[in-house]
Amino acid sequence: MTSRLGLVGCFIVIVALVLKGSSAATYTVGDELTWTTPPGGEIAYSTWARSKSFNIGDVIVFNWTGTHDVAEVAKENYDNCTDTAIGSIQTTSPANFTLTTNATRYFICTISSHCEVGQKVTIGIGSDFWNSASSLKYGALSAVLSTIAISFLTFF
Ligand SMILES: *[C@@H]1O[C@H](CO)[C@@H](O)[C@H](O)[C@H]1NC(C)=O
Ligand SMILES: *[C@@H]1O[C@H](CO)[C@@H](O)[C@H](O)[C@H]1NC(C)=O
Ligand SMILES: *[C@@H]1O[C@H](CO)[C@@H](O)[C@H](O)[C@H]1NC(C)=O
Ligand SMILES: *[C@@H]1O[C@H](CO)[C@@H](O)[C@H](O)[C@H]1NC(C)=O
Ligand SMILES: [Cu+2]
Repeated sequence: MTSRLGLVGCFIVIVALVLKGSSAATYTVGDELTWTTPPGGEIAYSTWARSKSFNIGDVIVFNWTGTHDVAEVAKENYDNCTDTAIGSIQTTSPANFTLTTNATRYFICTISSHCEVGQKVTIGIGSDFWNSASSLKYGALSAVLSTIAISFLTFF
């Protein structure tokens, strides 16, 4: 009996670690493109962001070479590239931002007209911020793990 409870305990810890492990990640904006004036305009960064599912606890890394910076701004300033930063403008690469709340974050480069030509990115929390495709994936994973956990507990 004791060993069965021990097994159940181990299993619960493993499931908890798997779920926890999948909830915090580090993302480099643009991946190989890094943080620059994107050749095709801002769609490069919106496409990148859409391909991700950001969660609370994740770290967003802006990595660049050359003359760039990164400022977090309010949405109304993001839309027209007004460089009024929330907090200080980060001038050293890599610049990291941790997602601590559910709020959507807006980042731009304040150097000359870089923002106007597309060096800006919106980071929305949750798998269904842009679409529901990856939310289904995460939901399915949770469902499978729950089913395994329930079968395991019922079996013993
Ligand atoms: C930044 O990008 C360069 C070039 O892709 C890469 O070599 C480097 O490891 C990156 N640094 C970080 C902190 O991501
Ligand atoms: C951008 O929008 C903000 C907020 O609406 C406004 O205060 C600012 O003057 C605008 N800037 C430009 C350059 O249009
Ligand atoms: C930012 O994140 C990158 C990648 O994880 C890491 O190499 C770097 O040391 C971090 N920089 C700071 C200032 O935390
Ligand atoms: C974030 O949003 C989710 C779903 O809307 C909610 O369950 C959660 O409590 C929120 N977390 C915080 C820290 O606001
Ligand atoms: Cu720039």
